[in-house]
Amino acid sequence: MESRLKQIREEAMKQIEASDALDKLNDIRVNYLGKKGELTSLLKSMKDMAAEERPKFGQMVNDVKQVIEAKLDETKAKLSAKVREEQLKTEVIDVTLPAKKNWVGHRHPSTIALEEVERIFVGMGYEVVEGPEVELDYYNFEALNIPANHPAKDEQDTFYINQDIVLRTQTSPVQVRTMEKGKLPIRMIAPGRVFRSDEVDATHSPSFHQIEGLVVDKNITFADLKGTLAEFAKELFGPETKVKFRPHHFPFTEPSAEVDVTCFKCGGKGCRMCKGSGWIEILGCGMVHPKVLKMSGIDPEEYSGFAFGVGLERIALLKYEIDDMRLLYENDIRFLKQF
Ligand code: 2NM
Repeated sequence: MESRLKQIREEAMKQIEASDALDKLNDIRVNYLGKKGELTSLLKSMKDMAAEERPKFGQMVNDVKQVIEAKLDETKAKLSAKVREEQLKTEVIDVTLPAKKNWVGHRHPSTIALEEVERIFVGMGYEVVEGPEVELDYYNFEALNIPANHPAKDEQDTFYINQDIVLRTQTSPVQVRTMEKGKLPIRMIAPGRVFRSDEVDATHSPSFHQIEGLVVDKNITFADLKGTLAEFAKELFGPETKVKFRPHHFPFTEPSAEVDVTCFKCGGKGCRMCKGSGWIEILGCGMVHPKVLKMSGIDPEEYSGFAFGVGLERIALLKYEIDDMRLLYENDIRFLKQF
């Protein structure tokens, strides 16, 4: 037994000294010290020994175990240091290289403006409703009291698919479709893409976006329209903002108005932003024409309503002080990065 122990010890030492890798070292540890290892089986075989010999032999086994363990630990430390040294030699890190930047995208300025407008009206209890971009002539013109001979119907302004189908020139057809459904009262905004046969320049594009609003209920008056848009302007441009209603004409509203807000840049004194006037035009509005209500099956004797329309790009251009609408469509990353 004793000579076997000595043999194990010498074998283990030789193997440890010869091992040149950490995983080999671990195999040796398992072979000698593991549950099924040689030393463990020697300890187990002690039950066949005379009782008085056991303590002494047990002590000897433990001594050998400790010697092997110490040698294993020492060799492991040496090998680890060698591996690390090798790594430092081969893995060259150039600390002067620029860091890898994590580019995070964000919403387009038009989308930011859209969500801002939606947030304001949803906060006042409005529903956001969408509808088709390819629309029947009836919903785009006739139902809005735009007669066949109206200049807006001219082919110069409207993209015609055929005689009865157009690319919508406004989002009011969505309002008409909603009124036709007959569920009253209505408090809605209709945001979306619209099309007009315009040449591209700093303020025009053949495809842009509108947000139109509609409220229909009993006893809706022009005062409700004024209060609503005054509140909207304050939310969008700041609490000091004032609104001005200038008489205007739309076929679908009577009376109609264009709305100016006090310039948020100079507060109304006059600057480059407002071209010296102190006012900036932002939207059109009016009381829904009785004929429009009637055509959609709403009794104008019982119900009244107001409507308004704003250009989304115009809001984005104003809010972010962008002087050319084309920048919103070109998607040049150097431009978009700034918002
Ligand atoms: C505007 C200006 C004034 C408008 C009218 C309607 C409807 F469907 F109720 F008749 N929707 N939107 C409207 C009224 C739109 O945009 C400048």
